[in-house]
Amino acid sequence: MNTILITGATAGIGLAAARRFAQGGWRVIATGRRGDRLRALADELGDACLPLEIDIRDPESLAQLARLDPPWGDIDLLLNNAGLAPPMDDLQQADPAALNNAIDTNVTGLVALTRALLPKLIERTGAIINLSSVAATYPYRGGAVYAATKAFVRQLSLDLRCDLAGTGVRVTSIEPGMVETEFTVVRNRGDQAASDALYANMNPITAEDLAETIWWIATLPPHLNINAIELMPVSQTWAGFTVAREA
Ligand code: 8X3
Repeated sequence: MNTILITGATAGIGLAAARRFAQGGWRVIATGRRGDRLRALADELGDACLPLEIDIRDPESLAQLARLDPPWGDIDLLLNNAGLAPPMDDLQQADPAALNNAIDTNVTGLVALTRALLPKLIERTGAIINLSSVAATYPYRGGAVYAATKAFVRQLSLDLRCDLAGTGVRVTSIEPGMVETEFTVVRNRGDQAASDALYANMNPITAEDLAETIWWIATLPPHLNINAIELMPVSQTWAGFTVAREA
């Protein structure tokens, strides 16, 4: 039996992945900051789920994860899903605390957790799947710090493959476009109506779509590594260039 550790398993892609992997017969270590949601997930998934209320920015939490005893400690797949976007303000107006929160979670926490679990993943010939974004590649207004964190995640994933050469450990960067989850509610300072308006009449990617993609990557033959995979809803494409004209 395989074991996956999922960060941010309380909602969205992390929650859908927890359900998909449990359904596929895996043990699921579901981590997140909201204990009530983790308990509800554990009730739903039963013995297949170990809920752990942790903040990946806290070193003691990471040490606790690295010390887990078998069978839960036998982690085969780390799904670095936890992440958030600050509100879409231009950098010159953005709240520094919101920016730091995104950097701490998307970059610093992800690196620290990955670093803490690598010995285990090497021992198990495991895999790492990191949630990046199309924002890593395509700029858009108000996304600078978020996009930079996701470019970091993409590059970290590619470079990590070099450090892991010969270990058999696989690393993938998943780079989705518009996925309808709580992500956008958070990005819009809790405004559900703003999130609904963004996804209205455009068939966004669902959390379940991505969970299925993650499952596919995780269950490929062990000699195959998906380095990076970019997905968009068919209805999302790129904007044209912006030109600032003189009055
Ligand atoms: C966010 C991608 O396209 O919703 O990661 O801005 S998009």
